[in-house]
Amino acid sequence: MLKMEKLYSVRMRAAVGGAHEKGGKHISGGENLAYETELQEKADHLIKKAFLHQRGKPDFFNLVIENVKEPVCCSEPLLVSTYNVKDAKDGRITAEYLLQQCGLTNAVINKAFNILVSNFHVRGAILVDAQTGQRLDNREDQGVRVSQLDWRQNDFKNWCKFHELHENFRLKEALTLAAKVCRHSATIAELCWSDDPNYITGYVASPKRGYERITKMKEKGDEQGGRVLFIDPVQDVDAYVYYLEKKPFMIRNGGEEK
Ligand code: WAQ
Ligand code: MG
Ligand code: MG
Ligand code: MG
Repeated sequence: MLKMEKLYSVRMRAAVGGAHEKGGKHISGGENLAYETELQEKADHLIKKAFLHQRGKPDFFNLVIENVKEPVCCSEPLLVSTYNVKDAKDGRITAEYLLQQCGLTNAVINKAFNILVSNFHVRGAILVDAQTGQRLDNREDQGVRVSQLDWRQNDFKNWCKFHELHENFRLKEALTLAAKVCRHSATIAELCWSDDPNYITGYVASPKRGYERITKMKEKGDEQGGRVLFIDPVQDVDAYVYYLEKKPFMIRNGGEEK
């Protein structure tokens, strides 16, 4: 019999030098969905993620657990392709090319890159108008954290096996986030690379082309990373932000058992 278990959103943010709002440096954030019986395990995962982070040891850690109030929406994983580039410069040129393929102009792409590189401290995503290249969210250093999202570990494992990819938690998190972002009709594209100093792979994702990994987006040791979401300015930005932060989302993949 199917049990209607309660689902919870689990969110974490960690900083050093005090809390984020007190000027601390962002170390790590994390968000997932858990049934009551999984709360301990999912909270443990986020504690480990924060306290074993490459960006440093936090002295501020905040965990929020909230009951999920809305129905969960689902979608399939995005199609994944990989571009092997020779260095970070080549990687960023590749990203520009892929963003052009999503219909964005060079002017908009350049503006967005400039916004991103002058806002690496932002701990969420920066929303950019796909038509003008202007920043659209008014969240300053906070940005917009895409939350209430998950991919069941076992489903991810099966998906990795099927696609002959290593089970890498960063890939899981990024693919889940990109799938949620790309499910919304206002999304034109997403550009991302990590702020973890030793993780240099980044991506461009779009509803049109899927998830396109780029093997080098920065040099090893560089702590600067971020996310830009290019959005259709005709749509309601507040409703879009609400979707990203508050609507529960789960990746659903099936039929990939090997
Ligand atoms: N919502 C919005 N923005 C976020 C979120 C979130 N939940 N999580 C991270 N960010 C922003 C924030 O500004 C971070 O500084 C930046 O993105 C990078 O986050 O192998 O690991 O979690 O295919 O460090 C991509 C490639 C890895 C994975 C990306 O990003 C692969 C990564 P990180
Ligand atoms: Mg992350
Ligand atoms: Mg990070
Ligand atoms: Mg950042």
